[in-house]
Formats: sequence, structure tokens, C-alpha cells
Amino acid sequence: NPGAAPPRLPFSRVTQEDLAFFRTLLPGRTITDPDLLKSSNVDWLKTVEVCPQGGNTGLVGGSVPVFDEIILSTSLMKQVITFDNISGILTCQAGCVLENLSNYLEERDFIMPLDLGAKGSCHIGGNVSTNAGGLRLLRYGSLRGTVLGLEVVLADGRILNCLATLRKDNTGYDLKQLFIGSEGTLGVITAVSILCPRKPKAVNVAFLGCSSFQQLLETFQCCRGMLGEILSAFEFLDASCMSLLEKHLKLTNPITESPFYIVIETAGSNATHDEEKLHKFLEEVMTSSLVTDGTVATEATKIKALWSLRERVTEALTHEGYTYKYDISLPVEKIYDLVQDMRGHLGDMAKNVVGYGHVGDGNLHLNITSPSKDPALLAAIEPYVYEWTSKWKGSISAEHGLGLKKRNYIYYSKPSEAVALMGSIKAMLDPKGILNPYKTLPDNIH
Ligand code: FAD
Ligand code: 2HG
Ligand code: ZN
Repeated sequence: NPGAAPPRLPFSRVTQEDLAFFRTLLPGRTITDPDLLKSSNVDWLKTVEVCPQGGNTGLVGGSVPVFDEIILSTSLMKQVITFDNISGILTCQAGCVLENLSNYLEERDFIMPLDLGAKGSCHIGGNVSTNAGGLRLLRYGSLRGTVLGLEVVLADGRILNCLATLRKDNTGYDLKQLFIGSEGTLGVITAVSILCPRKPKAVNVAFLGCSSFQQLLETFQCCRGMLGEILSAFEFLDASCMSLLEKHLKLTNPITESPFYIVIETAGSNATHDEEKLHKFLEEVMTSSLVTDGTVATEATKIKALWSLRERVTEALTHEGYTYKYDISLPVEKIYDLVQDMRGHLGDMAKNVVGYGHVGDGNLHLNITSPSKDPALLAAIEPYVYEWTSKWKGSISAEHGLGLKKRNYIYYSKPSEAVALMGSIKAMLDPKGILNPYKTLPDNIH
């Protein structure tokens, strides 16, 4: 199984002398008690028995040790360093929890440029290391644009201070980009500076039903045209996701049952103007029968409830048994074909084949469940899913990274010359291979 761990590399074992050294370096913070270490050794999906670690919400087995690697946790690095309320630039330590940063900024009339279902646990350092996408990417772009600077500790202990707070800096290579999305394999991020947008004065959320994916796509086109600059999210889930939300989390579907559901968010500066625009759009999609039913929220509690229907799908899936997860980028018009083809391909081997994700970014989350781990099911899914993705020139990891589980599938999305260059960069920055071994890079670089 190419997603499994390779044999242990010949690293030395941690000795009592090493522990004594760590205890002098970090008094009271060197944890070796197996009970206390349990939550750090097992990731969110609980599939990998035991690296740099943030909130440990990663979904590809990147955040937990494979053998006996030392976990370097950023959980005590949670200070905001500076916030400039003219430029909107926030500088903070890597261990700040995303939701805490959001709350800090909201009090100052700003917001974080990213938001994701794991916000209550994930750290900004983890977000940057995975180049997390999430629910606001459509509006504010990726962290590759909003992160302005990083402080990184390199494998040899040198501190790379690239903590710039400038919008523009073309002084040669943009080194911080190497660490964004490198999943802890090139350096440990210790601080981040990030450009934050103003808090929108008016937020509306619409939850809509469509009877086909084609109609959903046409609704997306219409939405872009009519809501333009105030559109801040366009997300979807299918009817199977809705059944799981109802069954396991007891959430209520606020509209008539439909094959597809859309969450549209608008964020703007003028409530009257935004509501007028949204209502015109809704009138258009309802009268043209692109949308079969819908509800709108302007009030915070209802907005939160509607967002839960999208954000909590991952959580609902965990109650189904074992979940095989695929995070695929494709031309947007193809994303649901993969779900349908997979259903046909697997027949009744799978308990559930569900599709949801970030339509606006062409990013599908294809999740396949079975009562427990099932090697025959896995063999039917892979490499089928990767071949399908590669045929349409998609990415086998749109936003979650490669970690331990996906690294050997990299060649489906990257040419071997590019993978070889990744290997050379890794060898230059981490010649002994001590940073998050067994992760991101494939076993065979050719
Ligand atoms: P961890 O899981 O601790 O680590 C992730 C990787 O980064 C590991 O390889 C780790 O070694 C490395 N790392 C962590 N901190 C550092 C550091 N300081 N320096 C160097 N390397 C480091 N992801 C999305 O992209 N979009 C989503 O919408 C989304 N929604 C999610 C919803 C749920 C319910 C869950 C459970 C996960 C979701 N994720 C999503 C995945 C996950 O939350 C993100 O990948 C997140 O960015 C990980 O942050 P973390 O702090 O938990 O990192
Ligand atoms: C989301 O968008 C996350 O909800 C998680 O990226 C996706 O669990 C998944 O497959
Ligand atoms: Zn996602």
C-alpha cells in the first residue's frame, strides 16, 4: 500500500542524555508520559499511531510521528505580536488557534482571510504549513497571497527571519513560499505575518437546493454575475451528506429535500445594497427553476446554523465507520462526475460515496465510507480515483497536502522533474532528513 509508512530510517534513538538536554532547554515542557502523549500521537482521524505539530487537525497523516520522532508542539506559542489597524497586518506566533485570532481581529473590526471547520483547534502555523484553503479562499485568495512574512527555524537551528510586513517586496526569491505548504519538511514556522481584510458590515447566507449538478453550476455562473464583488463563499454538499448530518448530528435540513445543496455567503459594506442584490439573484434563480427551494439568514445564530450544515460534514462522516478521503481539484464542471463514476464503479462495496466541497475553487471532497478498514474497497478506489483525476489534469491534493498518506501518489499531479527538484530542495535545507521524515516526498524520487 503506497499510503503506508516505509521502514524506519536509521535515525538514532532518543537517549536519557537527550531527554536531560531537552529538560534543561524546556523546563517542565518535555513530555514523555504515554498518557499525556496519547492525544499528540494519534491524529484527528485516529488512523495513524503516532514531527512539527500544531492543532493536529490535518487529514493526511502529516502531523503525527510515524515511528519514534519527537513531537515539536507549537501549542504554547500563542501570542499576538503586533496588529496594525491601518494596514490590517497581523503578526503572531505560530501556535495561535485560528478561532482565537478571528475573535481578536473581530474586536478590532477585521477578520482572518481564511476560515475552516477546524478553526477551534487548528493553529495558524499549521494552516500555513499545509497552505490550508477553506471557506473564504474564493474571496480572499490563498495563503500564498495573504501571508506576507514568516519566521522559520531551519533544520540546523538557524533562524530565518523573513517576517516582513510589506505588501510588496521583490528583492529576489520569495523564500517564504518554500515553507507555505511544505508540511513541516523544510523548517519549523514559529511566527507569521498575514494581511487581514476589514470585517464586512453585512453578511448574508443563503442555503439553496438544486435538482442537478448542472443546475448547481448554472446557479454558480449566475451568482458570480449578479453578486460579483460581495460573493464570499460558494460551497456545496450532496443529499448523502445531508442524510449523514441528520442521522449522526441531528441537524435539521431547513429546506425541501434536494439532490444538491448550496451555501452562498455574501459579505459587503452596505446591508441594504447587499440584501437587494441577493434578493434579485434569488428571484432570478427561483423563477428560472435553477433552484428548487431556499432560505436566507442575516442574523448571526441562523448564519452559524446554516454554515454548520456544510462545516460539519467531516464530523458526521466519522460516525459512519472508516472513511477514505480524497481532496481533488478538477475543472469545476467535472467535479461531480467523479462522485457519480465512483458510485457506479464501487457498486455496493462502499457504504456511502459522498461529495461536497468548495465549488468556487473547483475543489471536491470525495469521501467513501465502509463499516471498517477494507483493503478490497481501497484497492477498488485507488488508483482509480488518481487515474481519473490525472486524466482531467486535476490535483490529487487540492488543499490538505500529501502528508504520509498521499505522498506516493504525487506523480499523478506533478512531473518527475518537479518532484526531483523538490528532493534537491529538501536535501539542501534538511540534509540529514530530520524534519518530518516519511512525509510529503515520495519514497522513490526518479
Ligand atoms: P497539524 O495537523 O498539527 O499539522 C499539519 C501539517 O503541518 C503537519 O505536516 C505538521 O507537521 C505541519 N506543521 C504544523 N505546524 C507547523 C509549524 N509550526 N511549522 C512547520 N510545520 C508545521 N483544510 C483545508 O485546507 N480546508 C478546510 O476547509 C479544512 N477543513 C477541515 C475541517 C475539519 C473538521 C478538519 C478536522 C480538518 C479540516 N482541514 C481543512 C484540514 C486541517 O484543519 C488543515 O490542514 C489545517 O491547516 C491544519 O492545521 P493544524 O494546526 O491542525 O496542523
Ligand atoms: C472541508 O472543506 C474540509 O470540509 C474537510 O477540507 C474535507 O473531510 C474532508 O474530506
Ligand atoms: Zn475543504
